[in-house]
Amino acid sequence: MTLIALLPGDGIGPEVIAEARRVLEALDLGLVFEKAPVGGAAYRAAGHPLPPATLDLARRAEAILFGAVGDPECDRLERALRPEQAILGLRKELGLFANLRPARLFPGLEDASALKPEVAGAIDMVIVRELNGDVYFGEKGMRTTAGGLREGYDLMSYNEAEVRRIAHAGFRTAEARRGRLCSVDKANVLETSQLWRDVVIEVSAEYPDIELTHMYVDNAAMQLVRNPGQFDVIVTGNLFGDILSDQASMCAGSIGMLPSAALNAEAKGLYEPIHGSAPDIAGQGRANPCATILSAAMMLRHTLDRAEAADRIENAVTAALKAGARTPDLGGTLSTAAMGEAVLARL
Ligand code: GGG
Repeated sequence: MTLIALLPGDGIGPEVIAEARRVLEALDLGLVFEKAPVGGAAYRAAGHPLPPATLDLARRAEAILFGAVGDPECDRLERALRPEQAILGLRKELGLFANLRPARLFPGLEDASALKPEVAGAIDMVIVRELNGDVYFGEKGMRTTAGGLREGYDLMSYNEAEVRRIAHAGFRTAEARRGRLCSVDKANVLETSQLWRDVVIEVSAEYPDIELTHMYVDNAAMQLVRNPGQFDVIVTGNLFGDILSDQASMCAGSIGMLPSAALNAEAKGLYEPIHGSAPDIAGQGRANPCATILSAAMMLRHTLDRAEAADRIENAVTAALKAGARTPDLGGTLSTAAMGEAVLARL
């Protein structure tokens, strides 16, 4: 028995998770699903975005399939109770430090990309985002300056061990692909980035066959639009990776297309679409389930060692898109369920 924790979360999370579950069930892989609330849904049900029972399920399960968290009705809650704390808490509690975010343009989606077709067609990269450090987890707070002004602060910090392990994840990802790693930082301004760059260079000695380059994050944002084909693997920090992968998603057609894996040292993983809860379209059946379905494929490949089943899912998504299946974010009219069916029909 292979236990999968299903954590649908908020907004469109439950809708997209339902489609990914249907696809996994159709493959008849002997997976057993157990569901638990997370995010705003969990706050409402149990008074906390990551209740002990949800964390316990996440620990017991072999892999976690996560939808999205975020709920405007929770905006005024103290930070510790906000829905987003659930995903940050899971990443920290389970040591999920390496976030793999593949961004590629599926054939036929050139018209949906924010880029010119000839530029968009070249997008095929993995952004390796660090997940356990940076401003997300540094000391933070609100204080009053001597002049009586309110001042918020979030400490950006990385220690060398944190940088070393994500650098290794970046190099290994590049080894399995086209052998090029671009480390993105802001070393001309930030101390954390200077350390980042030094450590990445140290680690590179163990990967003589990988071509390593460095890029400032502002330049990387520009290059992603100008010439995305130059990137194979990008390794970067938590905040820069969050922003660059959303940008990359629109180059690849839609944020509804990008899956992700968050892995720890034992390759246990949490799999989720990179998009959030999209409260503006929640409950309308308009969400694109492809990112979550592709996240399920990543789960099969990276944690459950079922590469063949993962290939079947990815091929089915490719075939559905090729046949013209499109949700509204891609310029089409299919509902979330109909898009799921288009994939199911091609498994
Ligand atoms: N499925 C992604 C999701 O729910 N994102 C909401 C969020 O708050 N994410 C924080 C982050 O990725 O750093």
